[in-house]
Amino acid sequence: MSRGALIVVEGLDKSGKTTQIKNCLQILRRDGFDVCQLSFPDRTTSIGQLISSFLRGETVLDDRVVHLLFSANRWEKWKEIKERLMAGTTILVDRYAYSGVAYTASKGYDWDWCLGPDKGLIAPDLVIYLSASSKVLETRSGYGQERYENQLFQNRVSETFEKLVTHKWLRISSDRPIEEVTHHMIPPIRNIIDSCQNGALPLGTLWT
Ligand code: NYM
Repeated sequence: MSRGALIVVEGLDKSGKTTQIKNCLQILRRDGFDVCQLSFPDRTTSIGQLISSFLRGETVLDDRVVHLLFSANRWEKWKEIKERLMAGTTILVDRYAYSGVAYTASKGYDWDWCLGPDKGLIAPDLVIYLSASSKVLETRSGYGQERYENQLFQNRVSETFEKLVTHKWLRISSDRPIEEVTHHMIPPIRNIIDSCQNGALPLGTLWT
């Protein structure tokens, strides 16, 4: 069945995910593709506002509660994601369940417990991992304004992400000019959209 593709962009804080998604959307739309963007956390919902307040350091919450809130924030978008994909729209997602696992497991919580809440979410057709050294990232504008944005923790998150990366992920270094990164992202995105349009890829679920 023809459908849109679910494409996730992951990476450390300030690795350029948001900028890259914006650039890719612009190029893909110019070329006639039906594409849209989602971001997690989605700070517009009431769960997302609670998460946002926690990230800004205004609310104190148990780490496990925060983990479950991040997951709930994805589940509240599950139906919308499915409907849009089935309607033929490709979705570029700024962070997904991989960030959930990477950030909470980096605090020392049990791996399987971290995976649990997102089990059954729609699996992405492609994950693009923007890699960058935490040294470079901390020089980027806005770094340090929210929880987790410090080199020590980011190094741990980076190690945890490495445990999640599979051969299916596309790793692109973001330690280079913005346009060059976009240039590397577009061809694989077009390919996966083609495969989904041709009905070659059935929808999968996490974590299978
Ligand atoms: N984050 C994001 C998590 O800890 N768990 C999650 O499930 C997700 C989606 O939120 N430091 C963290 C990673 C970031 C922070 O993300 C906010 P962003 O992309 O800066 O808005």
